[in-house]
Amino acid sequence: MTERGLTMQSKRSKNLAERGKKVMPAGVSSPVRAFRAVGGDPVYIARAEGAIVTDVDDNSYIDYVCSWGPLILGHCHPDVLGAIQRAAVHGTSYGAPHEGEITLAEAIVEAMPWIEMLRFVNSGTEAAMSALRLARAATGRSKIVKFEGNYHGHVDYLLVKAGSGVATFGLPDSSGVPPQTTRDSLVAAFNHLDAVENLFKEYGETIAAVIVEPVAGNMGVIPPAEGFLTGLRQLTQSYGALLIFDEVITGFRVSRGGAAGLYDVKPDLVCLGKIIGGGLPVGAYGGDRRLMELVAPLGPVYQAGTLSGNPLAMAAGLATIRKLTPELYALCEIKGKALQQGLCEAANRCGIAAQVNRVGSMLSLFFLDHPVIDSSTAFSTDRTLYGRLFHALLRRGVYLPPSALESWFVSSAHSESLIERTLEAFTPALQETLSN
Ligand code: KE4
Repeated sequence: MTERGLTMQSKRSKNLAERGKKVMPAGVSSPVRAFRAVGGDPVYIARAEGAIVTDVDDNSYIDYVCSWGPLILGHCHPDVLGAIQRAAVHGTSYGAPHEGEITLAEAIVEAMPWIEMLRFVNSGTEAAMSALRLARAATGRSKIVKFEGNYHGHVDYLLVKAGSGVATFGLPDSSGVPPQTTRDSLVAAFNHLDAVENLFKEYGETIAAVIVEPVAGNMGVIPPAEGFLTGLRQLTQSYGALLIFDEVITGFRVSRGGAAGLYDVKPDLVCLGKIIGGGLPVGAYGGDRRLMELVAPLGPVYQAGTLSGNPLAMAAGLATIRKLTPELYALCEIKGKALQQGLCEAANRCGIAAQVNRVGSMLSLFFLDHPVIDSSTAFSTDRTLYGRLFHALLRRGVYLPPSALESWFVSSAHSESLIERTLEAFTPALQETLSN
């Protein structure tokens, strides 16, 4: 990464933004990328390698977005690139079964034995949608429980008090979702077990499933409170509902066994994505064999996908998870902790109250003087301040998620010196932000 002054060139990005806006909503393929939550126009990325992304004006940045989670090994890891290249010369999609999807499924089942069987899909949204359809079929019930600030993709009936881009835009419900679509979607406060108990007391026998991000990542990072996940497990069991862990972010991120492995709470169904595709489009849902055998063509629950299990995503995912050793997680823990401590110390030095929540290599910074434990605390963070800090750091070569309500990601490619350079940039960036 070349040293640069604070003035960064952005001419080409601005031209691309103008071009893009003519043919794509806000010139982006996903809302959060448009910088609406932090202001200004996005920088358009030209290339990436390791922990560095470089925009079309040749500005390089230490990247803490990491494609929103998939790139736990960083960009263009040689093993992942090599696996994609070796697969690509034999074809990009067969629309037929092949060995690569079996091998990846076996690797996932080995790492998460509470998943006895799984089905690949092409996104986290599809994984969540399919898992809930299966839960409704298996229980014969319609209602589902989700948590305010949790985001499970853009399924109509889950866009109620969602997190990520929906929370960022303050859209408690997306337009275009007819009211009747969400009448079976119940919402509780994350980490508030009593709220879930009350829903079960009122609707218990009609609830098909509880779906939860076991570590919240879409309202910023919020770890589960002591006993929260165990409580959900006990409640769902006692009322005959299924427990679904949406591990699209946390799967293979917080441990090789995801959050279920880390906290030793076993769900009935798991949604996966991101890391298992190594940066290519992927999702998966799986769990108890009895449940998965209800999925077509074995059973009556229909779900399908043209590119599901495609050879390239399978190869990239397998190459990625094969590198996820205890040593790699230990290193990511050390780097995540160093970043967390450095951010807290810098905020303290600058006299601004800040909380940094972290689980392993996923973390978030909140400008608040009290712990962030649920959506109401998370949503009260100073998003304007975050937006100004985002740009102050961008000018200093650090690329944070362009929203206060997202997770930062540290990869194995984030060297100690890059963490140090991030922290060296953070204090002056925060001082500049506070002085404006
Ligand atoms: P996709 O459909 O975007 O592949 O996955 C949806 C999804 C499901 N579950 C969880 C826990 C997720 O975090 C996501 C998607 N994550 C967001 C970032 N918070 C993707 C970024 C974006 O929307 O552009």
